Amino acid sequence: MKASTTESLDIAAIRSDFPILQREVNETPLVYLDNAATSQTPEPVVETIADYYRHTNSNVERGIHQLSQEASIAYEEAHDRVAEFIGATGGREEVIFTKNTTESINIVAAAWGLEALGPGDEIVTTQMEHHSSLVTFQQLAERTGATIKFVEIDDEGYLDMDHARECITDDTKLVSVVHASNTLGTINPVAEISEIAHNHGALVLVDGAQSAPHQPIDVEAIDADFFAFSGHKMCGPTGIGVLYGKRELLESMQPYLYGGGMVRKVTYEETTFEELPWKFEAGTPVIAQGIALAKACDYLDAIGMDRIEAHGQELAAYAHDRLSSFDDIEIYGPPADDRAGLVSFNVDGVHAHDLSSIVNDHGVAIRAGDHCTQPLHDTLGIAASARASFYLYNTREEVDVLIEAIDDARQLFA
Ligand code: 7TS
Repeated sequence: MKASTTESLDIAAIRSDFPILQREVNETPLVYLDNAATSQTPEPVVETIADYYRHTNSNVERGIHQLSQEASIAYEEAHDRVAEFIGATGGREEVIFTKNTTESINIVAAAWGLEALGPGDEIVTTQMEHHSSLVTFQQLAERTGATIKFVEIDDEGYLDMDHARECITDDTKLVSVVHASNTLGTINPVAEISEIAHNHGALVLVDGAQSAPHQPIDVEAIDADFFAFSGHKMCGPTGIGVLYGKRELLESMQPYLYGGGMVRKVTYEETTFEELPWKFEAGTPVIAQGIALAKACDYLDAIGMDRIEAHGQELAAYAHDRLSSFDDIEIYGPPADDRAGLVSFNVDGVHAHDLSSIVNDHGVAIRAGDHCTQPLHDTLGIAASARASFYLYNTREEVDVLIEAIDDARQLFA
């Protein structure tokens, strides 16, 4: 087991930043354990959004009036803050604000992949990818004539690294790998995968949707060529995602969307494009959301990503241990002491949707379904699973409420 640092997080103080956690659901206190889908938003981030609209709201990069200048500076600086959060020393040029992880991945497929790939080329990904990358690269392969290969998982939900070494060859042009699985809770050895890929001249995209909110990220240590994540899973608002890309790579790529904001000089005949990252941010961008995401980075860093990581892992390990005590519950993914802050499971004879509905009667929010990993569920031989996912404001007592609620469901269906 990793050392416990839960005591060092002041959970009561953290919870007071999230008024939604005071809500009741079905006349009982809300226990919010669906953080892998969307995390809650702390007051400083809500205030930042409100403040922006109260005092600064304006379009960016197109006005010389005071408000536009203030909004532009805040928006530009938000890119720098996010770059710092993920260890991108190239700063704002390497950070594109998008709508979400899904859009970030689609930009790579469209702006890089459609140009770079053709018949004979290979995309290597894994059996545990979220649909946002799996479907996107499946489509990219179909459109370009490239082949897609899936690195297999073993019985514990780890990637089979021998198989990864077999799959990645000189024909591989892109390796796309999820950093932390939203279903299994596996944390993948992305730096090692990146090294293998680079030895074969392939680029690496890391889907950081479930890692950026929960652990310190250093895109340069990982040596990711692209790194994608979403604001709404890391205390930020919806409507903002990030695509990090190595500068020279982004420079070599064509824009994804065309229009205002991304151009330098336009004539009836031709157009030159803005510098990075604006080249990839056509139209009025995600201004309030971007500024609020930077605030979310401040919020998380002030608490400490190391401590947030340890807290999530500890709660997941505790939930894993408690769920393991029931012999009619199957848990998916790695052992208790080696997983991200979530646990997916099934109770024998109870469909995950029924389970979710019964625990909702106890005020507990969990996710049920395929978690946008249908092929992985096929590999596991199941149609659906239930998932509890934790964040910095969750407590052991909340895990206990979940376990009691699950026990209630077991007895109802017994
Ligand atoms: N990649 C992973 C690993 C994810 O977990 C998700 C969202 C995405 C990509 C897509 O993020 P989006 O912001 O573009 O939607 N995962 C989940 C989930 O597990 N439950 O709801 C959304």
